[in-house]
Amino acid sequence: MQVLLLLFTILSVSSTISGEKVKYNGYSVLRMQLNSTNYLDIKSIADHYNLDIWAKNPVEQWMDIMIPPNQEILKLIQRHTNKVSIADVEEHIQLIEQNAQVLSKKRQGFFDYFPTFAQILVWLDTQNALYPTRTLIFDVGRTYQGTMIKGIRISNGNGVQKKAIFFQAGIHAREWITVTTALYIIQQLLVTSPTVLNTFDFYIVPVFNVDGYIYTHTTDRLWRKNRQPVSGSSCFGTDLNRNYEYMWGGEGSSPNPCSETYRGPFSVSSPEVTAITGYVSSISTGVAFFLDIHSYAAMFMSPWSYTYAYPPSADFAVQSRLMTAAQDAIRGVNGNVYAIGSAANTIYIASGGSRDYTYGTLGIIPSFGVEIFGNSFIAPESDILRLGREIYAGVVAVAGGITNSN
Ligand code: 0X9
Ligand code: ZN
Repeated sequence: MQVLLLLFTILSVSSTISGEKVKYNGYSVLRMQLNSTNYLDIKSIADHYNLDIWAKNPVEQWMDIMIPPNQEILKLIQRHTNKVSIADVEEHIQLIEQNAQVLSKKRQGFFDYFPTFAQILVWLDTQNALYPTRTLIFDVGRTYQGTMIKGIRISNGNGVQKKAIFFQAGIHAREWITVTTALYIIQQLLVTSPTVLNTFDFYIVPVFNVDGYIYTHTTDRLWRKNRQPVSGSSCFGTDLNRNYEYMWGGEGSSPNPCSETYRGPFSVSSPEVTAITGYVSSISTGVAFFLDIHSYAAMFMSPWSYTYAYPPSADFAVQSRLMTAAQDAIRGVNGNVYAIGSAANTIYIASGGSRDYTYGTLGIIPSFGVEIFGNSFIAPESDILRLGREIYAGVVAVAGGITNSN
């Protein structure tokens, strides 16, 4: 078995060395049906074979796991009720890419396709040129590979600096729909100038994990972590959403550098988390609302992530009211119903995540994470606008809810 797993690793690594894309032929995604007794067994199979858990929804009682072409794993996992969500991951990636190529001839606007990092930088500069008094492009800091992480500050342009609302997307490289959603939010704030801009300035970092995002375009569509090497291991990358300082190293984060949830050798070991925590914590007006944008599974979640325990009831009451506002507004757009609640109780335990830091260390009560609706990390281009619209409605509702309570 170890030999087989080693072979998979070598195959993936060798294809990256030769400059080709990593292929997922024969990999499938199974939607496991969860019940009160089978979760631990499924989880132990996933942990033992270091399987990539794509998403989990305890409310709807399912968990999506990517299964490599390995009879031993398949046999073990098939003992549990499941349905095939993606029969062949490579075909799934190819199909969406082919559709994208066909559609590319008919593309009319920026939100018709998933842009590269270079295209995003050009687009941000264009917004800055179009709205010079209302936007400011800011530097968050450099990634492991030395690229600058960029953000844009959007205001109503009256020259008065306001309390900040801070959104980050693309912490997980493969979650492309989060990046387009952040870009859509930027565009809508500029075009529609909602009244919340009289109270807040928005700071939006559309691609936080830049190195990983570039790598998903060039080499491996399913890459999640950053691209930092790990001393003593042939595996790369730290899961940035396990690398934050608050309760770093706890349950739901892995010490194994080859795991998708590798937490890094020590807390805030990645240049990316160092940069963003430095930036967020130094915003002089303070942050009124923090959101980390993920995909997929349709959830809007508050702290805590590291424990099933809930925040103090006064805080959780505020968080719950705002999550309900988000849920209602999101449902109003496409009818999608997002599950709400504390992250550990809504998705799973995960330590060293972004919103536990912004709430636990920085004291920002409206600290949330959203998992955008969907069935795969490889969302079709036709989802970009639909899902962008629902998340935009959700965040404006939350911001409005904060204004009203002041
Ligand atoms: O595992 C994660 O980091 C998130 N799910 S994802 O499928 N997008 O990877 C959920 C994280 C919940 N907790 C924190 N944000 N801390
Ligand atoms: Zn994610």
